[in-house]
Order: sequence, then C-alpha cells, then structure tokens
Amino acid sequence: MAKKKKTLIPSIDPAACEMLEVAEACGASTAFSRAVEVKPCPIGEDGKCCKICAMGPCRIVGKTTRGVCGATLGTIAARNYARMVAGGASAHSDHGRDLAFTLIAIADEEAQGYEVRDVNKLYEVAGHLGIPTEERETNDIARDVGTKALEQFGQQRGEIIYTARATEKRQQIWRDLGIMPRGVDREVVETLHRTHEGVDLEPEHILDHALRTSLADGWGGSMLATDISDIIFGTPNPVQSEANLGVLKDDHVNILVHGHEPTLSDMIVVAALDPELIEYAKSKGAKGIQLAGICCTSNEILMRHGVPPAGNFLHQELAILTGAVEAMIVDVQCIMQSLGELTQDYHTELITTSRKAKVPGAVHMEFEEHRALDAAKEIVRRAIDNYVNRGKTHIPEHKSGVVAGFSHEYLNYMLGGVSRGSFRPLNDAVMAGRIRGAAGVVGCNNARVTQDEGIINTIRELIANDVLVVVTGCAAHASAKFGYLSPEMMESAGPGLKEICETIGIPPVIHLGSCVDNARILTVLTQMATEGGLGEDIDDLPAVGICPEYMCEKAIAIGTYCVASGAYVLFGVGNPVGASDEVNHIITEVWEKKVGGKLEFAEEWQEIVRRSLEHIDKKRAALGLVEYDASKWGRSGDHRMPLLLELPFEERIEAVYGLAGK
Ligand code: SF4
Ligand code: MSK
Repeated sequence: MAKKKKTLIPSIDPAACEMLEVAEACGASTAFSRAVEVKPCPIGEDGKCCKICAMGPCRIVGKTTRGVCGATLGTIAARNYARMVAGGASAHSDHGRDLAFTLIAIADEEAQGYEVRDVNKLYEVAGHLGIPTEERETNDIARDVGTKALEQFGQQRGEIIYTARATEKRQQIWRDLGIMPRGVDREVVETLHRTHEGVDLEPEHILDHALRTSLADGWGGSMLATDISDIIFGTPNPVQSEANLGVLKDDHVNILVHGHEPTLSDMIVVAALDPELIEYAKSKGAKGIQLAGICCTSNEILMRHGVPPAGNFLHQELAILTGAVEAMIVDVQCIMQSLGELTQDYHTELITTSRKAKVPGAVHMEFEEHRALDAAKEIVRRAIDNYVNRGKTHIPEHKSGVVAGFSHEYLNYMLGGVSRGSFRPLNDAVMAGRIRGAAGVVGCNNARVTQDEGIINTIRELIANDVLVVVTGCAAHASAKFGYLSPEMMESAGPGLKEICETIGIPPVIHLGSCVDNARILTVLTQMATEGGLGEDIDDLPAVGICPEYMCEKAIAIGTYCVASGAYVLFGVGNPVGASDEVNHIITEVWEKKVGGKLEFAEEWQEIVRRSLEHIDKKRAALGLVEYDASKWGRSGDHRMPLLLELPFEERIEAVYGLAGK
C-alpha cells in the first residue's frame, strides 16, 4: 500500500469542525485526535502480517518471504481478506437472523407493539421463499416466512433460495465456479476453517471461497434482513427530514439511537411520540422530545419515519460533546468504545440494549421483544429524567433538508406507475445517454481520511457527469448533511440527468437505506439488467460500486458480493491486501474473468471518479449505446428549478416529488 497522505483537514463538515474545536478546548479525545496519535501499523495495513497461530505473528517484510509454517505473502493476504469478508457477512447476517426471530415472535403474538406493517411485501417474500399464501392468515404466512428465512442461515446443502433472484446467467456462473452459497452460517464457518493454520493455502482458492461467503451475505443474510425489515416496519417511501448535528434542540430532551438494528429504535419512535411522555418531558422543563440517529439505525428510522440523522460514524462522539444529548441508545456495530468514557464527562447516559453487546461505562437495558414498547418507554422516560442534569451546551447550527427512503419498490412505482411498475424509463434514459450510467456510493467514514471528502466529491462529480447515484449507510448521511438528498441538488446534476430526475420525480442522489440495504442495490441492478436494452446481467451495465471511506469488515463483504454479482467496485482509503501483487491480480483480473466484476483500491477520490467514468463509458461502448454527449441535453424541464428554489423547503418537496410533508 502506498503511504497514506497525512490528513490535514479532519472533516469537510462544518458541524464536525466546530465540534472538534469544542473537543480541543475541553481536552476531549475523539477518533479524529486518536487517528493522529495512533499510527497505523505499517505491516498490518496492507496485509503483510499473519497471527493465526502461536508460531507467529509472522511479518513478511524485508528478506522474509515466508512465515514459520511456510505460508507466503499471497496466502497470508488472501486469508486476511477472506476473514474480513467472513466478519462482515456475519455481522449483516446475524442481524438478519434476529429479524427472522422477531417476525416469528410477531406471528406468535409475542412481540409487544409490532405487527406486519407491509402485508404486500410479506406476500412477495413468501413467493420468493415458496411459501403458500392463498386463504391463509397473515400471521401464519409470517411464521412460515420467518422459519424459512432462519433455515437459510443453517442450511447445509443446496442453494440459498434468494440466489434465484439473480439472473439465470449469474446463477450459472456461480454454479460453474462452485461458489453458489449453500447456507449463510456454513460459508462463514468454512471460511474460518479454510483460513485456520495449515488448511487452504492457495490464494485463489481461498478467495473463491471469500466470493462464496460474500454471496451468502448479499443474496442471503443482508437481503433477508432488508426484506424482513420491510415486512415488519414497512417498505420505505420518500420522507422528508433534516440532517446533521443542528437537528438537536437546546430546549428539547434529545435522544440519539445509534447502531444498526431497527427493532428497538422503531419502538423508541413510538415512545417519543407518546403524548404522556411528551407531557412528562414538559413537566421537566423541556419543550418536547427530539429523537435523532447516528449510523444505520438512523437510516432505518429516517427512511420509515423521517427521524433526522444527527450524523454518520464519525459524528457519534461529536454528538455527545454538544452536551445536549440526554441518552444515546446503542445496539450493535460501529459503536465506538470511547463513548463509554466520553459520556462519563457529560450528563449523557449511554444505554446498551443488545444481548450481544455491552460497552464499559454504559447502562445495560437489555431489549426483549415481548415487552418492546414498555422497554422503549422506560428508556425514553429515563432520558427525560436526565434532562435536569444537563449543563452547558454547544449545538452547531448546521443542518440540511433531506428526502430519503427510495426503496426498490418505490422506484418501480415512480418509473412505471402503480399498475405497471417498471424500470423501462430508466433503462431508456441510460440507452439514450441522458443518464450516462449508475453508481452506488456506499460505506463508512474513516478517521484516517478527511471525513466526507471522498464521498461528497465523488458524488458531486458523478451527478455533474450525468451519473445517477444511489447511496446507503454513512455515505447516505454524508449526502444528507451536504444537501445532496434535497431537491436543490437537481441544479448540480448534469443536463441529461436533471431532465430525467425532473420528469420522473426522483433526485439525482437516491437514498436507498442502511448497510444491509446494499442488497436493494443488487435488486435494482438485476432489474435494470433484465428490463432489456442494457445487456443480460449486472456485468453488462454501465454501473459502478464505490466505497470512498470504508472502515469496517462489513464494507469489504459488501464490496465482495457486488463484485461476485458482476459489478466493478472501487474502494478509497487504502488497500488491505496491497502488499501482495498475487492477491491484487486475483481480485482484479482473475475475478473479472471469473465473475465479470473486479475490486480495485484507489486512495484519491479524483482517481475513483476517473476510473468510474472510464468504466461506464467502456460498458456503454460494449453495449453499442450512443456515446455520452452532455451537450445534447438540458433544453427541457429544468427551467422549473429556479422558480422552485423560490419556494419554502416543504412546498418545494411537494412540487418536485409530489410528497405529502411528514
Ligand atoms: Fe506464521 Fe504460519 Fe502461524 Fe501465520 S500460520 S502466524 S504465517 S506460522
Ligand atoms: S454504519 S458499517 S460506518 S456505513 Fe452502517 Fe456507517 Fe460503515 Fe458503520
């Protein structure tokens, strides 16, 4: 890996910069300051270290070409990579498993306050899983869907059922390569077995199984998590909200939910709207209750309830530093351990809720579904009680308007109407060159690079070049904070993309959800491929997947299942297997030959944009589409925007997207 540049600016987000001054003034440690203090290990950072047995750790540096057992750099880097995929797949899939348990509990009427909110989605998922629906009670179908979903995790033979949602061609590729996933748990366990000392020692063979494990995530655990979430909490439709730390209110009880699971947070939304609890907050001197989110729990309740995101991964500590947060409720994944210590210096109560996750310094209030609403009310009440303990506050004023929650189903409806939902208009626009191509910009923040810089610059350049962008995870939050999910951003889109967005009523940057919802991108791409005119499969599409500021194993798992599904994927930050030419050859050229997709790392966002556009144009040419020419477009529709910009935000949303304000 090339030496990482010194990060001169910690963040391009003015709210973050303001809070970092507060942190400095009070001597608080944050991920930003620790990233300066803790130097990355130059051996581990690009895959040169193996510590999977007690003869090591072995560091393949200088004249050392093998570990004590004889393992080569390629084998070591491949094992490290495969284990990252297994870690990420486990996180997504265990989340999906819990949702299946929740669905069964709902069916058995053992989950207080929950119900099947989207019966149509239940029927659709039942169809995918081969569960009969005719003349059956909703709860009976739900129980069977939950049970069948659970079986997908422990299935030992055959094929994960959802892989049948990929194109026939794709399924055959996976079968021919022997990477069709059998069951989620099986593939993860096999990765850990193969990468144990002295098992699978051929880098390409190890990485084949990494592909298989990632597919068990993308077309298994993650896709099930997304579908079951839609069944229980509702399939997202566009909602409007605001984003960034400025959503916190000085005169309200502020409650933050952080992590990844929608289960408890959905109930916290209900509790925060409870008139009795609002009155209780008023009795303590607050004007009301302000609920907001961090990370993907935030995405879940943003896209279904319009609850504002206070920020992405690197905002979690900054939110505490405002002094205005009465409670931060966390579940799983992307929770910094530093929160436990930081909250000791503030009145904020850190509350852990998952039976899987405790944080030193936090109060643990384990969430049980059978009393979900009661538990949510207890937590909200506790936060209200804490309001009187609040000291000095500093809430940055920065926030931006947001429209979020464009599920695959909603896009179908927007594009084709209720009775004939279809991606035809989108495909036609790509074929004509109004839309040059599509990009998924996803993933995390990383304290080793300037927060949001890679994400925002990449998105800005792509939409200016008529590339339609979908966003998830913390990249979605970054887009939200910088106004890229608001109607104004049509002005920043290229002329062809702007025409299409105005005509269809979609923004140039579409919020598609949380990390597990990257499975929605697989569905969208598959539908584009099967709609006609853009080839037969995902690897034919003029499309790219980009993760500019990745941080965790989940991002690697997502990138890998996108590659295995045929996509060209580019990551920023740095290459975790950069030390091995052999492994880099495999994940690029060998994978491209095998599955049509490839994974590349490029530290600079400019290079990511350049390679993305080059790839999109190459795919357009391979499809025989007209060459992209921006000068042909822009003479229809866009005259509306200056007029619309005169309107207040809510009326603008209504005019552009036809939404009822929430
Ligand atoms: Fe070293 Fe081999 Fe053990 Fe890895 S498995 S730590 S390379 S001896
Ligand atoms: S929260 S996985 S930092 S996107 Fe899903 Fe953000 Fe990455 Fe966590």
